[in-house]
Amino acid sequence: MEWNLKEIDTYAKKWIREAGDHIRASFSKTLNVTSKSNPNDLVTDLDKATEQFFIKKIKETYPDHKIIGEEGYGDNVTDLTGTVWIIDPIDGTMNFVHQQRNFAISIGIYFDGEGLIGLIYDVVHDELYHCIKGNGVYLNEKPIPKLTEAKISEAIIALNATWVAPNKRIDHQLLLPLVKDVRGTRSYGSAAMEMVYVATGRIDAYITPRLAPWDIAAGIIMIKELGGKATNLRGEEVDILKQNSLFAAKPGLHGYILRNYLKDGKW
Ligand code: 2AM
Ligand code: CA
Ligand code: CA
Ligand code: CA
Repeated sequence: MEWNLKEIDTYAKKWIREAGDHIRASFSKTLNVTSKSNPNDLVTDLDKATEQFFIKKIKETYPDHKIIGEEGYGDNVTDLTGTVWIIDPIDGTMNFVHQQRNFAISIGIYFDGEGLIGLIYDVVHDELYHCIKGNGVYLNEKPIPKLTEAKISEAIIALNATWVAPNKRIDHQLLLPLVKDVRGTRSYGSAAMEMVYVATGRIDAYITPRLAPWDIAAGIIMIKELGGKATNLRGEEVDILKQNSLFAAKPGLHGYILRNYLKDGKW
């Protein structure tokens, strides 16, 4: 199949900016907030409307493309053949509701399983991070430099405090040595933003035991494009169709942390 990457990319950029305009315009209106799996798992009408907006545009323009969306309006996708859009309409919904900042729209586009286009839009700052594989990563059309190596003692890592307190998923003691040895930890509450911060070198690594395909589909493409590494916590390639753990980091540092801090964990 011949894919017109440039054309798909141009549409994706146009639609993501349109969706962002709509979200910014919503700040003056009252949000309808409900919860999903638990009282802290929030969703708003805007998460749903934004996902539906993308689906309408994609289906009108590319009826044979498949769509995976967090809010469930996409297709029931079981494999990655053909063109698959993986969409998180608002990543960081809790931030969106409480702060009206620190959230993003994330879109990864996969072609026969290979991630070739990634877009992450920081709506509030009007900053569009964008990548076509092999062509570099851009912030509003300005190229982002390749990642350089970093030392653990000077590293800032993104890690949610959830994972160093007793929790249902991992032994909370496992990450404590790493937390002690790095320069600092941060938690931004949006996986897509945290991945962009790794891609741009603002932080050195991001670790989380629990993410869904739409949280990481775009960010993984950008981090790899700039020479960083993004795997699961065991150091294996992530299966983009499944729930994953994620460990993204600068080159060098990724291997160092895996060998010295993660290799014995039961992730
Ligand atoms: P969301 O806002 O799109 O739901 C918060 O730490 C980050 O984790 C956000 O990127 C959030 O995405 C994501 N997240 C929240 N609940 C999750 C869950 N149950 N599984 C995977 N990711 C989740
Ligand atoms: Ca959610
Ligand atoms: Ca998300
Ligand atoms: Ca979301």
